[in-house]
Amino acid sequence: MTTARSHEHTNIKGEVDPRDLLQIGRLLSPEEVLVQETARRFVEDRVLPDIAEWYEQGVFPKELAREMGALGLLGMHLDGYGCAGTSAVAYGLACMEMEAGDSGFRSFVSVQGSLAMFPIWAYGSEEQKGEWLPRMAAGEAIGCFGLTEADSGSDPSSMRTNARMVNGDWVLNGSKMWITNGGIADVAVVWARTEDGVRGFVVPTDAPGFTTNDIHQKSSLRASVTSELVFDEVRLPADAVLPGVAGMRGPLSCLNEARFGILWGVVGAARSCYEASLDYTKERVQFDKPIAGFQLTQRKLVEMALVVNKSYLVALHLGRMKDDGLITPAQVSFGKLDNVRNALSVAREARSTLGANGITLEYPVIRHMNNLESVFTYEGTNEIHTLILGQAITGLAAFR
Ligand code: TGC
Ligand code: FAD
Repeated sequence: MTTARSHEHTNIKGEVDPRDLLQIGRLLSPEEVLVQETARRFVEDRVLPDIAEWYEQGVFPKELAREMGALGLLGMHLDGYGCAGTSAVAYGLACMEMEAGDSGFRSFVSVQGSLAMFPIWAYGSEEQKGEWLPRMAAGEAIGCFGLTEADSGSDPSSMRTNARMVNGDWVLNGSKMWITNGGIADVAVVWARTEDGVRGFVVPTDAPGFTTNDIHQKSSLRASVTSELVFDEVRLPADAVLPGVAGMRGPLSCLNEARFGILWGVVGAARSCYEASLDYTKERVQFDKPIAGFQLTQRKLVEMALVVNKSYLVALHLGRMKDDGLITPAQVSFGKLDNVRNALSVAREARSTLGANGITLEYPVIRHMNNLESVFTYEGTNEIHTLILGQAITGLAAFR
């Protein structure tokens, strides 16, 4: 009886789709599938044909911002002010497809939507929202997020950038380092020390005294602009401060949003590496047979497939939790920590299966592998997320 029932419930003749082994797509709504397909088409048509060249030249094609805006990809999980107002899962799926193209594109979408638009949307005045959000959603204005400094990375609360009131204006001094989109931004959300603790400022990048220096000679995230921001007596009106938040909770709450996009995005990068490896190893013949026919290669492919599918399930579960308003920062850390390190291991494994070809930009794998080294570090390093989770499960903080 038990045997008969289990047969009824098992599709014993069914074949698996190696590109969707667990059919996770079945768990998505038609609207979510539509968002995913839209982002995937954009990547196939507008990113993949040129990405190797952009990566090699070290440029981000900022003219594509308006196309991403027209597709509703910028600030897509926010409501109103020209934003698409999608679910968190839909936002995650878009991040996954963007990063299957290149982490630089997912970074662009993360920084614009989760780090620059989100604080204005959540903590800004009506004037700040009206002035910036519609243009940012359309990709007409580009944003960046300045938290990290040269001497304050994992511990941003040690920042030195400061703002003081002088004759009714704010005067901003200091610098920020490693800022994505910095050199191409129209507006920067800058976190600075004030008499009332850390506050966020909405700073137009053409303000006198504001300069940027792009960081060169990167071997990772080359199709993305990373810059230093320098503030030398930058004078801002009193209403440049974000009125809705004070203290480190402001910037750290934005990180929850961006880390959520990352834990989805890296599934896309891992999937791209796995698929490149699968295609290559089925074609590449050594010792008179395709290398995919060797047990050692199959083990690599299977490990990659397991990781891609498990990471996707973690992302989807966390996405549903977020849509239900239940997700906690520690759960976001779970996904950021584990999905990023797993994606990196997939990229390294995939790289080995491509042999010498694996070191060229003709295939996406080494590009993803190098990009993921940045993703491993930014938005909280592997160690910081380990400590956040350590604190969550023990009740004891071990950061200091
Ligand atoms: P701590 O004393 O624990 O907290 C200070 C205040 O903040 C609150 N808080 C949070 N609120 C919301 N979400 C979170 N995740 C929060 N974490 C903490 C906390 O409740 C407290 O509030 P209140 O009201 O009681 O004052 O803070 P700490 O200074 O000990 O720091 C904790 C730690 C180490 C976890 C934090 O500093 C951290 O996450 N460090 C990592 C830094 C980081 O991730 N930087 C990312 C910079 S942006 C970036 O990398 C962009 S990459 C972009 C791209 O291209 O995709
Ligand atoms: P550090 O904090 O100096 O860490 C160095 C090492 O020490 C790491 O392994 C770390 O885990 C370890 N470590 C530190 N503290 C502890 C501890 N308590 N216990 C154990 N180990 C510890 N920042 C922004 O604000 N905006 C951006 O847009 C942005 N974009 C970025 C883009 C790129 C390409 C990169 C690479 C970085 C970007 N960052 C951005 C900065 C990023 O968030 C920081 O690099 C990151 O937070 C780590 O800081 P750090 O590089 O100073 O490393």
